[in-house]
Amino acid sequence: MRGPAGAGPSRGRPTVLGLFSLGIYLFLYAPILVLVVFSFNRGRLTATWEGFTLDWYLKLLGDAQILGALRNSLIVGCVATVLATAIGTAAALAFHRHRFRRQGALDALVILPIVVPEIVLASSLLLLFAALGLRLGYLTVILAHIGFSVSYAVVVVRARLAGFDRSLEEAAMDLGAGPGRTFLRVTLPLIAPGVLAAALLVFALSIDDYVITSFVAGVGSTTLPIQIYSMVRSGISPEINAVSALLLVATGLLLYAAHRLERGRGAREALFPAVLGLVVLAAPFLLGRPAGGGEERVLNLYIWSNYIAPETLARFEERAHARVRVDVYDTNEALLAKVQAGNVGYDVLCPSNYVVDILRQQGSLRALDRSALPHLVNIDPRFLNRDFDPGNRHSVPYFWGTCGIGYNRKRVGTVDSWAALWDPRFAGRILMLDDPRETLGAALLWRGRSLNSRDPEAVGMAARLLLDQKPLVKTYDSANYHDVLLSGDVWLAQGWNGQFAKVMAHDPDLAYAIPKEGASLFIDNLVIPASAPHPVLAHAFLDFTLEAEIAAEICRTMGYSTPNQAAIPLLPPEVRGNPAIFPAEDVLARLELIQDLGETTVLYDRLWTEVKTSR
Ligand code: N2P
Repeated sequence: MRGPAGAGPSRGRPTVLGLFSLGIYLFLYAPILVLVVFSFNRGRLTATWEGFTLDWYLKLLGDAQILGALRNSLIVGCVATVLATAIGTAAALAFHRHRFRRQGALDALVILPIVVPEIVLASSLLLLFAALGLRLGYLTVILAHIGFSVSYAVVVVRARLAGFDRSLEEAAMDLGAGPGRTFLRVTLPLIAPGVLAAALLVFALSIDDYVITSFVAGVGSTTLPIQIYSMVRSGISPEINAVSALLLVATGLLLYAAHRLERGRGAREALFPAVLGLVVLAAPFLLGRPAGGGEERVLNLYIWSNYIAPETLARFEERAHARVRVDVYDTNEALLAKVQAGNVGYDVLCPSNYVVDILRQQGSLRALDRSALPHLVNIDPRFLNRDFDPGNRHSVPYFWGTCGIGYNRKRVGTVDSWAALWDPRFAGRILMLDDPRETLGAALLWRGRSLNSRDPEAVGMAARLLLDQKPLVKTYDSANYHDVLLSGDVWLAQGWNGQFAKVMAHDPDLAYAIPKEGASLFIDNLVIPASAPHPVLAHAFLDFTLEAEIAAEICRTMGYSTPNQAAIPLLPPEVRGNPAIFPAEDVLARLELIQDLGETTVLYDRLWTEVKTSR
């Protein structure tokens, strides 16, 4: 069959085809390889190699947040695996034994969850849980994981059953075994490899699911992928590379074990990779020190990304003898969706002005206890008693700021108008926020209209402008619109001032403009949801942020403007005097607060979806 050694086309000398395949494999695996390699990189900067270290893996062992998330992932993964595999196996047996009427339709219904877009499953599950009044948490995550993985289990077990010889079962029954005994002693051992393969597959799916989990997880049920994603938003650290590498190795091993079983190898051959995979996953958990038991005090904070520094949180934790769990969002709409879905278990939220109004009116906020907020006197009266919350019964101001254009002077010259974001010379170098009100608002302002326009014609015009602009836009992103200016990928970005102020300090070529046509102003506030599980601790946190030194630290580290007048003298002159952070009075006069538009919101949302989905 085979030619002499080295002479055959498939041995020895590389062929064109071989090289091609190698190229394809490299293409597939290079990103993963880079990730694994850089998880051993001594430097903090991700892109430059500074020598080998195991530090990031060691750091992982001391990181309570990651370990907590890993523990959640393991609990969810194990429970979902047992239940989904049991249900899937039962269903596969039923399909194998009986010919149902409308068999084709039933088959299709079983496969459907595999092909339905994940995002559709995610939102429908969320809706269902809200309708049932279930509080988002462990239970909802586990139910969702079972929901999306049962189909996979059915498919895998059915494949194994295809060659199943039913006469063996019949023989057992003839010899007097009841159905239960027959199942346990004959059927199950025969299909065990298929069942195990299904279990491993379900476990691997559960461990790395992001989309669905992000919809149905509540406070305290954050899984590893969600934790990683929220860490990535404040920059990719080598520690994230390390967790990702572990996750990758573990799921790879589990899938490999499942594959071996499916191929009909004995369970013993699959045992090694399966156990190894589980050990890799459990190792940091076993070796590290996850956060202690249920007795501790926890504040669940849901806040904008890039809005509070870890050192500030650490200060509060120390002061209050409590732990802060943080989740982040990037649009008011995301916050609203989460809160309106019900019972999320957060203690403190940070909505913008018009969203305070919405939440307050729908009764989602807790009335504040003034006696617990002695430092409220530090707030500049201009930010108190506004229309969105008369008498500040439900909110305290946290930050204020503007939405304008951050840009690279060297590349684009001076910018003073929204027109710059529509300039074809900058095609492919423009970034827009992923935010209906801010993008449509910018287009409206550019054309001399109010960003709160309720006139369908004006809003339609704004949407057409955004559609015209789309070919020039590199990406829509509300989280990392600042870093891309630093790296040079983007020359002009619409965004909120604080993050621009921070990168401007690193690169003198970067500038921030509040366009002459006007811009949006926001006042973001801390509030306590009516359903907050720890209202006393929540008040303590609110008051903590109102202290002059703390407000100054928050402003200095995050670059957004503080409404705390007692904090201003404590700020370094370069922050106090930075017009990107504290604009001059005549600039302030051009700013407009975003308001709740009631029914018209639907129009904004629909047009924005059209802009985002058009080609
Ligand atoms: C920070 C977003 C700024 C908040 N990532 C705008 N309301």
